Amino acid sequence: MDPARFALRLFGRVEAEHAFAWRALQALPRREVVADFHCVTRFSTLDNRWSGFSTRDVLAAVQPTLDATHAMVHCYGGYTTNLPLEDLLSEHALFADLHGGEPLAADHGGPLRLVVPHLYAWKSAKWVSGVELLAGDERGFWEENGYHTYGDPWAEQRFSSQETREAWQVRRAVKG
Ligand SMILES: Nc1nc2c(c(=O)[nH]1)N[C@H]1C(S)=C(S)[C@@H](COP(=O)(O)O)O[C@H]1N2
Ligand SMILES: [Mo]
Repeated sequence: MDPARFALRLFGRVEAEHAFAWRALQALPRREVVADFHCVTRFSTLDNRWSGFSTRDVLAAVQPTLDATHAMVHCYGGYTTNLPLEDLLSEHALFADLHGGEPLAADHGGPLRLVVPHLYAWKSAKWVSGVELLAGDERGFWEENGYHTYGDPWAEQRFSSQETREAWQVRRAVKG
């Protein structure tokens, strides 16, 4: 993708939309994160060294409306993935443009991908084009097609079929 045509658009439940051109993004402070990657279907790739821009610094360009609770990440090519705003804004979440010190290869999401180390890798959207803030959870591409809406690898939240069971476990815990 030609950086001259790149834009990262922040829209949805925000007071005023904002779009980062490539150069504006590069003006943000740079952050590094070393993080494992947990794919549902493949072995994890360990010790990835990512460099890019903190999701907090990027999202600071917009004021979410009071009802904003979740985000849908949009990608060039049409892929989408959803996550709670709190998770998108977690300390180690990054919009990465470098991997191992090199510009991120197109195969791996270049020029820019999201890296959310604490969730399954399908949440780490490649070729990111925008973040849409939402007033509630909505399902992205894999989440519509059988994957868990949240995707905690430590709880092995792989499939949407687990969500019903989890909801019942919560109900049982609440009722005692
Ligand atoms: N835009 C986009 N992002 C995506 C995907 C995709 O198909 N399209 N696949 C996801 C899945 S399932 C995984 S495991 C990781 C793979 O990242 P990698 O190709 O850098 O190993 O990207 C995630 N991000
Ligand atoms: Mo994956």
